[in-house]
Amino acid sequence: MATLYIGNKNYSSWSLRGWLAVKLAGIPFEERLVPLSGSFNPEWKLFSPSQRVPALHHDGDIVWDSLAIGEYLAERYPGVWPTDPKARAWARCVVAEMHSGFAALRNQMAMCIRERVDVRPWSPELTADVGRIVEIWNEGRSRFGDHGEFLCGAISLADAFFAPVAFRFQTYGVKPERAAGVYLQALLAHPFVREWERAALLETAIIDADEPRVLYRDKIAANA
Ligand SMILES: N[C@@H](CCC(=O)N[C@@H](CS)C(=O)NCC(=O)O)C(=O)O
Repeated sequence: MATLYIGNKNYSSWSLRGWLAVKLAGIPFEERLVPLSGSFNPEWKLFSPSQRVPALHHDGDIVWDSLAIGEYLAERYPGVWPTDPKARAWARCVVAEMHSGFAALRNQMAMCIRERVDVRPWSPELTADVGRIVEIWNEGRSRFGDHGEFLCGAISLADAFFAPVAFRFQTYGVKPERAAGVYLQALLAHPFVREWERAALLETAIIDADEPRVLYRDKIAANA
């Protein structure tokens, strides 16, 4: 039986990516939710060498980092990467881009699933990040989307990596037009994404370091 260590579902965007990767692989797993606190907890070293979540324990291996978890599972189970090589190459590019970039989006639109706020005007860097994401979504849908509702048709790790972005767009009222907008709704409606959202909405912990109403207080007040 696999065990996946994750953080609070309302806040932990990386945990959501890892959790979706395990769901896509379709293996039974036990979830261990370790509450985030806004500062690193040395005790986490016991289950995650990086002291971060997600971390997957499987078959005697410990795999930390969401992308490593996706690759580890893809080597063992179908359903993680797209089957078509061209779609798979593209999916790897956009997953890598998401994994290593979009700093403005991460810092200026923290994931907080339960929240609805407006942080306009966006900085030029945030505007560029949002624009690039919409471009990626439109490209995936037009090139590979024929056989399903997701970026490469069937749901894959590419969608898992953009699921936290979908929640951010919902929270901050980002409404892409045309194909990207339709894709956003499809992703938010996927049963795995809905399952995570339902659990996130039951959480009551408030972490000021991750709370939009604390982080972006002035902007939100200006828009009220
Ligand atoms: N690149 C890592 C990032 C993992 C990460 O930063 N996780 C955050 C939670 S979303 C974390 O564990 N933070 C530790 C803490 O806040 O105590 C991944 O892809 O898994």
